[in-house]
Amino acid sequence: MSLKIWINGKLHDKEDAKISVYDHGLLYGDGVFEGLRCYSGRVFRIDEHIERLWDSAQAIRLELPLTPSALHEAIDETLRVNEIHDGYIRVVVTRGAGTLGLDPNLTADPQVIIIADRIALYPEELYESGLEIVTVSVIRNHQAALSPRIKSLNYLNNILAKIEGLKAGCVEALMLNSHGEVAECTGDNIFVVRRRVLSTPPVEAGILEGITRDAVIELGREAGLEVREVPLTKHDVYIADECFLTGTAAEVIPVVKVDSRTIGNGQPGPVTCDLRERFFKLAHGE
Ligand code: PXG
Repeated sequence: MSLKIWINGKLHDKEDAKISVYDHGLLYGDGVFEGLRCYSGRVFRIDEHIERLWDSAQAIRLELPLTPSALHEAIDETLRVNEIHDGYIRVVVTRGAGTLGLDPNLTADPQVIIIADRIALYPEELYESGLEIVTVSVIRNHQAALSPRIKSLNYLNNILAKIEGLKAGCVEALMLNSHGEVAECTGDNIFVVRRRVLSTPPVEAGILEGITRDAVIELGREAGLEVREVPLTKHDVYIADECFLTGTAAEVIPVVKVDSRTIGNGQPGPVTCDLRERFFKLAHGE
């Protein structure tokens, strides 16, 4: 059976799910999106994802053509018809088809697209041995120009960083902000642990306010750690006992090498492993 894709209230076979080449989502990256995950039939923090989608849309002055509860139901319906219990959900909202000019007032019909698919998990050994990442020369978008808090369809900033990371042999790349502070990775937030203090850059550093990040901050406090949202430099990463990344796709993934420097003892640390386990339980509703 072909996957069914939801577009503006109708389900289409994957092969027939199409939008206009005049859509400004394609022509200009004019739109917003969310990436969600479903565990044993339950979407993790769906309300938070829907709220972030609305915030992103508001930031780019795009009015969604449905209510948050209608989107919630549409996500459930898309999962149900595709019989996906554990998987990945991509919600995409485009500005809609318009002219070849930039003017968003000349577009009509924003397209709301929901794709539910099986999740391509990172290989298990990456979680056991830990990732190596590299700081790249591509600076995270300046928040006064285009806020990284907007999950927009224009991901070129992150893609350029990803290309540089991949060239250096790393699947994730660390991006700094225009002050030279640590911001985030291309699709993940970053945390460091030193002497049982868990630190992560604040939203003001110019990052996406990750939903996994928020969950891990809560779990860290529950675990009795001191949690700080503070500006970090590469120095803080290099001298950390432990480092890990968080994201919908990666969940909690240990980092053991940054810029060819070994972090801690070069093995995933106890705090990282504990938080990963706590996150697994939370996501699976245990
Ligand atoms: N920073 C950026 C720039 C992101 O795109 C995160 C942090 C983590 O946020 P969440 O809310 O997911 O904890 C993201 C999210 C993928 C993929 O397929 C990437 C993301 C989400 C889902 C899938 O690479 N990025």
